[in-house]
Order: sequence, then C-alpha cells, then structure tokens
Amino acid sequence: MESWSPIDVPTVPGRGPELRLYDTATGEVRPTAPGDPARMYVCGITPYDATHLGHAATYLTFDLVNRMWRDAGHRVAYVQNVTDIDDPLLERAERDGADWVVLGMAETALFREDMEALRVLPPDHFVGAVESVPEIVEAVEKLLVDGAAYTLTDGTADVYFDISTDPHFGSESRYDEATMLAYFAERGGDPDRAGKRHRLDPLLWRGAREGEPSWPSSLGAGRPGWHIECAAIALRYLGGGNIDVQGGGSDLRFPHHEMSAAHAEVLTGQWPFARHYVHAGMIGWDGEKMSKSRGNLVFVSRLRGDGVDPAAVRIGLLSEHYRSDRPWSNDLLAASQDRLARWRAAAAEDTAAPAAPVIARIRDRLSDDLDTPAAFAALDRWADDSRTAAATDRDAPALVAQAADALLGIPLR
Ligand code: 5CA
Ligand code: ZN
Repeated sequence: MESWSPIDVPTVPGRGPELRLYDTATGEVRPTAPGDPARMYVCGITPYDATHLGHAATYLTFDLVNRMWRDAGHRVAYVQNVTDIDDPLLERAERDGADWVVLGMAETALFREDMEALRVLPPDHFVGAVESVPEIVEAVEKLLVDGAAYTLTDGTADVYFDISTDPHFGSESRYDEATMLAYFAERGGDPDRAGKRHRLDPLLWRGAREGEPSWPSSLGAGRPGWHIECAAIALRYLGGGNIDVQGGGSDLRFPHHEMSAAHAEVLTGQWPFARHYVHAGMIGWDGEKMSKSRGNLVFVSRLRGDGVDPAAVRIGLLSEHYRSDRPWSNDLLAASQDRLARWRAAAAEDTAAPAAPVIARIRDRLSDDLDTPAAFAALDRWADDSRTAAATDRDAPALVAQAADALLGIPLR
C-alpha cells in the first residue's frame, strides 16, 4: 500500500557516531554496526481504531533509529506492515456494523496523516497483510514441505508451526515456559487448542469459516496467522534474514517477535533473524497501559484537532527513556509545550550560545541507546545559555534548529 509523504531531513555538519541499542535477546546495549543498507522492520498497526499516543511513541522511537543511522552516513531500508486482516479488526467491524475493509482503510489513512504530522520518516515499504497473502501462502507451503508445519485433522484445515523445529526458539524473549504460556494465552495464542503438537505452537493459516473473509490458496481457502505475516513481509521486502533491527512495543516481545523470528529462521536457515530486537516501553494513561481493548486512549488526531503542536507531543512522548513504561498526562503536555517554546525562542534570536557543543552532546546521547532525556536537557541548557552573555554565536540559531529537526524530528524554526 502507499506509504506517507517524504519528510525533509536537513544535513547536520560533520558525521554522527555509530548507534548503540539495547537488544532484548542479549540483554545488552550493543553497537548496531548495520549493513548497507541498514535494514529495519517495525511492526505496524492493526487499523481498527485511531492511532493513540502509545503507537505514536513506538514509531517515534524507531524514527530516531532511522535518523541516527542516516546521520552516521548509512542508507536505510525501512519496512513496516499493516495488520489489515485479523480478529480484532473483524470484531470491531462486527460490533459497529461496519465493513472491515472500509474500517481498515480509514484508520490506516488517519495513521498516515498522524505520522506525517509527527514528522516520522516514512517506511520505504508500507505493506498490508491482505496484499501479502501470496508471500504468506508461499512461506507456509515451504514450512509444510520442510516438516516445520502441520495441518490439523479436525476438519478446519488450520495450519500450525511446530516450534520444536527452531533450535533457537526462546532466544529472543528469554522467558521460561510458564511465562511464555501465560503471554501466549493473553496475546492471541491458543495454548489449549486440541490437536496441536506443542501448546505454544502458533497458527500459520486459519482455514475458512462461515462469515469470515478468506482467500483461496493452495493451502485451501483461509486467512493468514499474525506472526507469519511479519516474517513473510520482512523477508520479502528486506531481502532475507539477519536484518539489523526488528522493532515494536514491549508487548510484542512474546509471542509475536519470538514466533516471527522462529518462522523466518526456519524459512531462511539464518540465525538470528534480527541482530537487535528492540522494544519500546508502554505509554500509560490514568495508571494503566493505553490500549484499544481497555479503551483508555488519547488519540494523536484528537490532539491535532485541538491545535496541539505535534512537536510538543513528540517531546512529551520522548522526555523519558523509550524503554521505560511511562505515563502521558496533561501536565506532561503542558511542560512539553513550554519546553518547545523556550527552544524556539532561542532559535528565533539573531545570536545564541554556540552550536557545536550542544549538537555534539545531542549526537553523543542519542547514540547511546537513544537517551532522549539527556538530549533534551542539552537543548534546555542551550536555550538557557542563549539568554546570557554567552549568546554571541550568529550561526547557532540556524544550526541548532537544523540539528533538532534532523536528529530529533523537532523543527524549531
Ligand atoms: N499489528 C500488530 C503488530 S504486527 C500490532 O501490535 N498492532 S497494534 O496496533 O496493536 O500496535 C501497533 C504498535 O504499537 C506495536 O508495535 C505495539 O507494540 C505498539 N503499542 C501498542 N500499545 C502501546 C502502548 N500503550 N505504548 C507503546 N506502544 C504501544
Ligand atoms: Zn508484527
């Protein structure tokens, strides 16, 4: 499907440092040392509702990865999916008496607008599950031929993945089996389904059911399972495994990223599927994780409609470290608007405090696992210093504005 419009990225003098990121699979902050191009897959939305601040925070995180790689001189290949067919979408359409296709298209269109407003660089390939059915079927066929998948014989023709065929199964999330089973049950899995070889085996292909959409295929009519969708799209559009970053929110650590990685590893024989598994923390509201199922949502589009500057939303969502679970609040928004105004006031002057130290500091802090709190603190100090006798540099207002835009996606002029 169509991605969103390109976003202008100013060039910053000099070259940025190599990005180091925390990897869930090793539990360490390690250099990313990407290939050429740097290859990143980030799990996209299930478009049954508008983009909320939790989604936004996750995509902003990976936007910083993209920006830091570019600043270090890398070309970046970025792929993101849209889960435009899955149970939650069908359930919402049913609840509202809507057509699931129309619902998915409308929410995806709104997501594009929100991402553009937040100055998130668009993925090179923005790919729906529906348009990927042929690749997904091909992947499931291969797993069946390789003996890594099996079809249930209960008349449903549902196809499952046999997790025991991946020798590295579990190495992404590093959870024990009891934890895996609990998350599997909670996040779309079916540990108690009769006829499976292992309770954790995930669905690859759901045979057609009365009243549900399905696509004809060599597997029989049906629709894709969730994890194979991301494995097939990533392998197709990033040209194979050993990608640099597989990203998403921390709720995808298990089962989704473990299962996608297992599918991709068995399909390609390459381990690991991703050199870094990167997970953003959960944004909360009123003391709970913001989630569509809980209904405690603050929508990006609502804030935009209220006239809130998306740059302030960006600051608010990144003012604590991306890996921490963190709350959104009206106070946080107000403080972020105030911060933005102070930075912009300094960038609007004829002279300001010198640019080089603050730009070096932003680059240094972001390259260390995206330490946005410290990068923002550097801008706070620069804006404060710019109101003192240190504000003598004529080039600084423009240079710092360029750097804030290029590295943080926050335009100051
Ligand atoms: N379509 C799948 C991924 S293939 C999916 O999880 N869709 S989603 O719409 O539920 O979430 C989209 C992205 O936002 C995922 O990366 C998810 O981890 C992230 N996300 C969801 N809720 C939050 C939250 N409260 N805070 C931060 N990130 C969140
Ligand atoms: Zn995914």
